[in-house]
Formats: sequence, structure tokens, C-alpha cells
Amino acid sequence: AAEAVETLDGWYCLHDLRTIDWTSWKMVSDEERKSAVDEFKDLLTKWESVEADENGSHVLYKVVGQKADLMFMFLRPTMNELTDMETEFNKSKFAEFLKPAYSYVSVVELSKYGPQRPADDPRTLERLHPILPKWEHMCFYPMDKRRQGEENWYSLDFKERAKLLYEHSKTGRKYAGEVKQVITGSFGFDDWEWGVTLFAHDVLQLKKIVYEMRFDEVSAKYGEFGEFFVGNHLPKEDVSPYLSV
Ligand code: 76R
Repeated sequence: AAEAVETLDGWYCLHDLRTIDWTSWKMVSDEERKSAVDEFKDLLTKWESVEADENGSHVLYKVVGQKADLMFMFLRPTMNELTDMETEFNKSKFAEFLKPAYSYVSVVELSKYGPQRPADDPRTLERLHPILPKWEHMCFYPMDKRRQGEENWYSLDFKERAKLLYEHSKTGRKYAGEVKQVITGSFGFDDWEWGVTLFAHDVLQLKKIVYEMRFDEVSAKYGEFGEFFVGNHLPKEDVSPYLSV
């Protein structure tokens, strides 16, 4: 049998996508809406302090299109802290106006294919516990590696997989500074094998990297993709105008 690769695993990750029920949001009084928004902003402030203490990280994006309206990505040191945070949010007033659109559970993952820095190198630790960038655009999609007939990633030997991922990383590095990627593993946690989260200043770079990678052998032969979500950054100071009706 082919040999599994070892991974380094970091913070636990929840992608939480919600649709706003604008009809019921419009029906409540100005005071009720204001207190819901204030409470939501207080939660964002609380999560910011978790991030400042480097005990996790989060981002909030406005999804373009009908798949959802809001896309949160949360990172926490444990799965329990993720549920605690999710439950606290679900109990808030604002959450009463949100409908679930999609969610994805995973853990920040680095695989030990290529030459590596030691696991305790500060740069490795920083990649396992990333403070997420607040860049203008974000894209998220889950993916699998194919297991079909001749095209079975899981029966390729280690060396072959390492070679294909090395080629893949060369494409990735062309986008240094333009695209930031966070790869999260979700074996045993969710319906796909990895979550891919990309951040960009220029939204077109998201299309370009995903397109270019389709031609890398690892994606061309072995990539299977789930739903794609793309969004624009929603900073805390824009939450009130965004929610005003
Ligand atoms: O971790 C590293 O930087 C080492 C090289 C590397 C690995 C091992 C790397 C680099 N990736 C690795 C593993 Mn990646 N990555 C994706 C996608 O849409 C698609 O076709 C694929 C989605 C993107 C856009 C992307 C970007 N990568 C992986 C794995 C796990 C494979 C396994 O373990 O079997 C997946 C699923 C995956 C998918 N990758 C990079 C990038 C970029 C931009 C880089 C360069 C990072 C840098 O060096 O700065």
C-alpha cells in the first residue's frame, strides 16, 4: 500500500455561511435592530480580542450571489472552543435573522511532503496558527483527491505525490503577495477532504490562480471540487451601514 503522509495540524476551523432573512429584519423596530447590531458588534469586538491574544482568528466577508450573504471563517485552538463560539453566536439576537447556508469543519494542515522547517520553528507555528488576512476578497471551496480507476491519489506512492505537489507549489508561489492560501484538512470532520481558503486584494487573482492550477497535473488528474463561495470583506465599522434598512 502507498504510505500516508504525515501532517502538522494547527487551529481548528469553521467556515460558517448564513443567509440574512431581510423580510423579518425589516419587520422589527429600529430599537430592536439597533440592539441586535450592537450585540453583534460586541461579539466581533470580543473575537478581535481573542485574535489580539493570538488564541484564534476570524474574518467576515459578504458573499456575492445567492448561495449566502455572510461568510465567517473562525479559527480556534480546540474543537470545543469552536462550538462554544458558534453557540454563543447562535444565541445572539442577530442570529435569529440568519438562516444556515453552508458550514465546513476542518483543521489547519501542513503536510510533510517537501523539505520542511522543524515543527517548532516560529514560521511553522505561524502557519499552523495563522492570523487571517483582512484582504478585500476571499474565496472558499472544499475539495477531494480523486479515487477512480487509474486516477487514484491514494494509491500513488509517496515520491510521486511529493513530485506532483512540488509542481503545484511552483504555480502557487507565482502568486506570492497576491494570493494567500490556507489549506485545512477535513478527513473525518466533513464531507470533503480539504477546505481551500484564498485571500486576494484583486479579486481577479482568485480566478487566475484557480484556473492556472487546473493545468497542474495534481489538479487536472486528481482534483475534485465542491461548491465555490466568493466574497468581499466586511469590516466591523461597515456592519451598521450594511445592515441598515
Ligand atoms: O505547504 C507548502 O507551502 C508546501 C507546498 C504545498 C503543499 C504541500 C502547497 C503550496 N500546497 C500544498 C498542499 Mn496547495 N493549494 C491548493 C489549492 O484549486 C486547486 O486546484 C487546488 C486548491 C490552491 C489554490 C493551493 C494554493 N494544496 C496542498 C493540498 C494537500 C495535498 C495533500 O496533502 O495531499 C491541497 C488540497 C492543496 C490545494 N498551494 C501552495 C497553494 C499555494 C498558493 C501554494 C504556495 C504557497 C507558498 O509557497 O507561499
